[in-house]
Amino acid sequence: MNYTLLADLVGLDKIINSDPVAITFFIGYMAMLASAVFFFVERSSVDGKWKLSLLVSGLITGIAAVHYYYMRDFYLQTGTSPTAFRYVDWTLTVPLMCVEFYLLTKPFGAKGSTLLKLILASILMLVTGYIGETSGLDSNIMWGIISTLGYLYIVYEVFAGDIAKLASSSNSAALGRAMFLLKIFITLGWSIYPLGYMVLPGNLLSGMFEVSSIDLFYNLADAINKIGFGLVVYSVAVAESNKK
Ligand SMILES: *C/C=C(C)/C=C/C=C(C)/C=C/C1=C(C)CCCC1(C)C
Repeated sequence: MNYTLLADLVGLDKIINSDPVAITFFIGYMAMLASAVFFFVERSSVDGKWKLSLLVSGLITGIAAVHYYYMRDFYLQTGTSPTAFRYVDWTLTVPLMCVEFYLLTKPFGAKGSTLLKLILASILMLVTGYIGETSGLDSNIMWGIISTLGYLYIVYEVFAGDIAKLASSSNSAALGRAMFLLKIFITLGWSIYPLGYMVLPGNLLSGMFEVSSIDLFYNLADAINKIGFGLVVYSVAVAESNKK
């Protein structure tokens, strides 16, 4: 088999010809896979109650790695956004991120009902976001606004709701730091997604960016939020385990 044919088959030509979207799918896949291995292996170096948190981080990045593998392929084959794969990935990983927030405050009394509220809000956010991305020009702003309500509810829980109250009742310095970072991730890290959504035709930023740049926003945000926040949890776990 000659080189060009092989390169064509795996889509390397697009990557070599520096299609930035293809490159970020490729790097995203590697980074998610490496992070999943890291979190799984590091479980053995933290105390019992933190092992579950690292397992969840490993699952989030592992599930994302599998989806990036398929999304990368889909993008190389079709040149279009892998919207369905993207939302299947998020439907699994965003509720798991809510589990991560819940586990952080669980030692201080978080209840299952808090977790349920976070998961319901994230499902509202994702279902309406998916409808907005696939329903065309006329209604994507409206669905984007409904989706944002779900997002804002999660922001509220972290800043003023159950999660915030429980965290302020603990005297762990490591948890205090993690809560501070969680607020930054939720407001700045997560807000990259609605910005990406706004490049859709008919939406507020369309025309300023190419449509395909939606995947640049989403891939960047996924790396920051899934891997970055996983590392925050990891550092709390290590700090708390070393206390004894
Ligand atoms: C690992 C994946 C994560 C953390 C995904 C988070 C996704 C969002 C915060 C998406 C938010 C959206 C809006 C707030 C409005 C427009 C539609 C969405 C779904 C892109």
